[in-house]
Amino acid sequence: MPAKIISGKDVSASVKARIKTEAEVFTAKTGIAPGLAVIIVGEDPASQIYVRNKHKACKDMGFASFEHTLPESTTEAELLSLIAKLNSDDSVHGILVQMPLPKHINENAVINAINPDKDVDAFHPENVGHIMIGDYKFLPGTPAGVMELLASENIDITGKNCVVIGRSNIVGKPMSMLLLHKHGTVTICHSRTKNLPEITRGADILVAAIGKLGFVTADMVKEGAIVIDVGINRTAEGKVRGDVDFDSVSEKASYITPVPGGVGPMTIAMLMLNTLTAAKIFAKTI
Ligand code: L34
Repeated sequence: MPAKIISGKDVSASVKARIKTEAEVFTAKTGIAPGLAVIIVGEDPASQIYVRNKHKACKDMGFASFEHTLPESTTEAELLSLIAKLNSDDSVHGILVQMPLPKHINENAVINAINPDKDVDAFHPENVGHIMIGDYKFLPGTPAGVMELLASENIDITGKNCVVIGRSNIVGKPMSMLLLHKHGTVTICHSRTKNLPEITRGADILVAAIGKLGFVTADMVKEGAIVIDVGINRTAEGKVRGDVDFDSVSEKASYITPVPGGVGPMTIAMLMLNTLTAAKIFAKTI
C-alpha cells in the first residue's frame, strides 16, 4: 500500500491558527504585538524565498515583521552592530539571521551576539544547552516542525529505531536530541558513516537531512517505515525536491512527507510559535 502523505501545508495551517488565537489573547492582555526581525545578507535566491515566507507568516499572525536586507559586502562588525541595536529594541522580540552567511562572516560570532531571550532559532549555545538538558523555551524550527508532523499522526516514538541522516547544528543534532527526549533509540549518520543503507534499513523512523537530491532510495528503506524529508534541493529543471526519492520510497513507507509542502512550512510555523514565546518572555508572562 502506498504511504500516507503527511502534509506540512495542512499541519502548519492548523498550528498557525492555534498560534494566532493565542497571540490575539496575549496582545489583548498586554498591548504588545509580537515582533520578529529577520536579517538577510546577500542575495541567495533560496534564502530570499524563505525570508519572504517568514514575512508573510508574520503578517498572517498579526505580528510585526522587520526585514533587514544587507548587501553581500556587509562586514561582520556591521552585522554585529545591527544585532546589538535589535537586542535593545523593545519592539523586536525575536531576531533571526538567515543562514548561510557569506564566507567572510563567522556564523558562530553572529549567533553568540544574539540575546538568548530573542534567539527564535534556538541556535545560541545557551539555548542549545537548555535543549540538551530538556528544559527549554525555544526549539529550532525545523526539528520542532518534524516533531509536530509526527505528533499530528499520533506516532509514538518510544522505543522506535530513529535514524537521522545529517549532523548539522541546525537540523541533525537537535533533531536527534528531540527524538531521544521522546524515548526513541537514535542513530545519527553522516558523510563518513560506513554501511549507511544497512543502518537506514533498520529505521522505523528515518529523517533525511543531507542536502542531496533524491539521496534516499527505496532500497535504503524498511517496509512500513516513517520517512521524513528535510532536504530542499532544486532539480535541473528548477523544481523543488527533497533528499528522498519520493516516487519509489512512497511505495514502501507507511508515512512520508512531501517536498515542497512538508517540513518547510512547518519550520516557519514553529518560528511563529517561538516569536510569540519571545514576546511572552519580554512581557514577563512566562
Ligand atoms: N537562521 N537560517 C536560519 N533559520 C532557519 O530556520 C533557516 N532555515 C533553513 C535555511 N536557513 C535558516 C529555514 O528557514 C531552511 N529554512 C526554510 C524555511 C522555509 C522553507 C524552506 C526552508 C519553505 O518555505 N519551504 C517551502 C517552499 C520551498 C520553495 O519554494 O523553495 C516548502 O514547501 O518546502
